[in-house]
Amino acid sequence: SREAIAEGAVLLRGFAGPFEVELIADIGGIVEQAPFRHMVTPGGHQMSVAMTNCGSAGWVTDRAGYRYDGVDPESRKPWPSMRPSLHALAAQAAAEAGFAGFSPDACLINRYQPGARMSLHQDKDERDFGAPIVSVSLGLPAIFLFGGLQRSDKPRRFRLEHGDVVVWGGPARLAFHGVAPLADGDHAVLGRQRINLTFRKAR
Ligand code: MD3
Ligand code: FE
Repeated sequence: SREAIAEGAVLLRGFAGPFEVELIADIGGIVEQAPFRHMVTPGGHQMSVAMTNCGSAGWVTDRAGYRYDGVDPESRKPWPSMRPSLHALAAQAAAEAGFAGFSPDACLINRYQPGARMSLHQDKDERDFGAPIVSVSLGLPAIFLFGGLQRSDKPRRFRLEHGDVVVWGGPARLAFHGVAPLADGDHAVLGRQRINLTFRKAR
């Protein structure tokens, strides 16, 4: 199903279902080469969400700031490549939402364990805000907070479940957003965690 949740934001419930087995295998291979880690913000706070990346650019944060880097700062090796199956999922979802030709070079993989959260923020580290961001939710459900262009705009809440894909483009691209603390649970496939992939055109 295709549901417009705001101008430029399209929720494709269950879109990743047919890709599930391959997605989970791909994530397993990435995490072997580039394990999940809790990065530190420029303000010195360790994030409750654990992260890794695949693709030619990976999102990183440390005391020096937020940025994209071609190498994993832990191993000093390039991030694992973005498998064609992952690229295809993101491109197909974007096309479904009206963004034909989307070709992501970065995939940030976020792991939420019970209690992990992401406070309201904007995604502004990418070069071209004309490209959308495609997000894929797997595992435990989460309450996603979708605000406006000002931090003070009251966020709307959406429950994102295993297999849901959202395409964030147009005026939604720079909206404030976050994730409420993950409620505990036991997902049939992924257990006590939620994994979210965000595909971006970083460079
Ligand atoms: C709306 N991740 O990694 S994905 C992030 O569930 C991030 O892990 C959340 O926010 C997560 O930066 C949310 C959905 C999402 C991603 C990017 C957006 C929503 C967005 C950019 C603009 C507006
Ligand atoms: Fe974000």
